[in-house]
Amino acid sequence: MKLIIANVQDADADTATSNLTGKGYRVTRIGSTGGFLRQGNTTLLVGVEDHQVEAVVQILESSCQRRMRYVPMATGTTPNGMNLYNYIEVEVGGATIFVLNVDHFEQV
Ligand code: 2BA
Repeated sequence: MKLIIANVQDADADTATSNLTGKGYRVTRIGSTGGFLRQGNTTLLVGVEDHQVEAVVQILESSCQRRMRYVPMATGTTPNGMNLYNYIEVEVGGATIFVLNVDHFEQV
C-alpha cells in the first residue's frame, strides 16, 4: 500500500478532490501553507493500493494547473519611509506529489 501526499493550490483543491472521490478514492484534505510564498495551499492525503498510484497521479495532473504568482520583494524605502517593491514572477503547481510506502494500515 502507498500513501500519496499531494500539495496543490487552493484553486485546484475542490476539482482534485471531486475527481478523486468520484473515482472511488478516499481523500483527506489538510489546509497548509507554502514555505516560500507563505500563502495557503492544500495538502491531499490519498491511501491506495500500489497499482492505483499511477491513476491517482494522472487525476492530479489533469486537475491541477500551473499558475504564475507575483511576489513583492522589498528593494528599499522612499525618503518618506514608503517601501519600494520589485515583483518577481514565480510559477506554482500543478501538484507536488510524494509517494510513500505504508508499513501498516488498519481501521478499528
Ligand atoms: P511554496 O513553498 O510557497 O512555493 C511556491 C512556489 O515558489 C514553488 O512552486 C516554486 O515555483 C517557488 N519556489 C519555492 N521555493 C523557492 C526558492 N527557494 N527559490 C525560488 N523559487 C522557489 P511549486 O514548486 O509548484 O511548489 C508549490 C508548493 O508545494 C510549495 O509552496 C510548497 O508548499 C510545496 N512544496 C514544493 N516542493 C516541496 C518539497 N520538496 N517539500 C515540501 N513541500 C513542497
